[in-house]
Amino acid sequence: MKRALVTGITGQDGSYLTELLLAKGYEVHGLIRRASTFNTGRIDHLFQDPHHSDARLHLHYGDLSNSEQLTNVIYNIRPDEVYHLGAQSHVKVSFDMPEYTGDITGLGTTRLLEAIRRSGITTRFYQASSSELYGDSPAPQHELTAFRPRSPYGAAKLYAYWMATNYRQGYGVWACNGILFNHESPRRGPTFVTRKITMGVANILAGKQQKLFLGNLDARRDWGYAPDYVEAMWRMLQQDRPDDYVIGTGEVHTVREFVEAAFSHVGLDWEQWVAIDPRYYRPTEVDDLRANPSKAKRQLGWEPKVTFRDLVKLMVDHDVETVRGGTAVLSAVSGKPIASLAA
Ligand code: NAP
Ligand code: G4F
Repeated sequence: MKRALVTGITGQDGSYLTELLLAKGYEVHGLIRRASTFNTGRIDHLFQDPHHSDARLHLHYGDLSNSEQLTNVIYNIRPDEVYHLGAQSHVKVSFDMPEYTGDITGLGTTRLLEAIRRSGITTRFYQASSSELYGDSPAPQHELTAFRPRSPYGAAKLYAYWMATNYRQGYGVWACNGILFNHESPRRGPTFVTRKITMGVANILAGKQQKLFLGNLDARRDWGYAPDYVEAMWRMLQQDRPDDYVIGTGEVHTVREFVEAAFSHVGLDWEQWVAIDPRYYRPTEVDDLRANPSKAKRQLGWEPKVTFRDLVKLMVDHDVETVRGGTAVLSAVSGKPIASLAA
């Protein structure tokens, strides 16, 4: 039985990846942060009572800021594969918290790589790199396109990208960079634009929200479906040798087009409901991201299965259903839908 360690297991990708790995027969170990409220909502359906001897999902407290814990976890678990997904992953928040983002999203990777190196174990390492690395490099972007990050998040991910590369070249660590373009799902965090929009549509339809405030509608993104993308992560670590891969659909849409598609799916005219709030603008924006995923198709046999239209529909349908069931995510402080809060 293969053993995997997943950092960021409580996030969108971590939850889908864990489902995939358990289905493939892996024993999965996840790093979770201690929080004063439960933060395991995305993996609760996968929980297995650790008292049962056949349990294959195990959770360990740890934080990417703490190398001691990371070293212990690596040394004790001795995983065959490490999927490093944990990060402060919000680009807008990285402008508010640049130092913290550098620490967790950048140095966190170094701490984990160093724990692997010092433990002397043989493992395969996946680094969650990002299309944010490309910044204002012209689209379409591929593995050899210049990196020109435009945010503290992008700069931190660039450092992490090169640390994974450096440990591969310098110490022979079997490390891959997956350069993933935006991928979404009903499990996407509510302050990322797609989920903010689909939750807004659902709340507006139910009469629970009067306006949806957004920032730059002109930004262009290559949006895919998260479960397709975690399959690509796994495939990368099954290759004969470590390499870097761009993962995306190759199709681009503006934020405005996502908004139009989401509102029109439930028969609403978006222009009546959406207002611009400059607080959601970023000091520097990444205008145009579109993947050229031909290497992944050629070498990994990977292709996205869910189209842009289907992605919008499945996210809107999920949120409409959730609100109908009376479980809209409301802020405990303001009582307002979380989608209308900052970021
Ligand atoms: P996400 O939903 O924001 O999940 C981030 C995960 O990191 C959560 O499990 C979070 O734990 C954990 N985390 C944050 N700070 C931590 C810390 N100090 N110590 C330990 N764990 C910490 O992100 P995602 O969308 O699944 O993305 C997964 C990875 O891929 C991230 O590295 C992201 O930057 C990268 N990426 C994402 C995309 C995308 O479009 N989704 C594209 C390219 C790259 P809590 O649940 O406790 O907050
Ligand atoms: O959904 P977003 O916040 O995602 P962004 O910045 O592209 O970052 C995501 O994808 C990256 C891959 O390229 C990941 F590495 C990263 O971890 C994260 O998952 O914003 C998308 C676009 C931006 O151009 C933003 O300016 O939507 C624009 N936008 C317009 N109004 C908004 C809003 N973004 C947010 N979050 N909130 C708004 O109200």
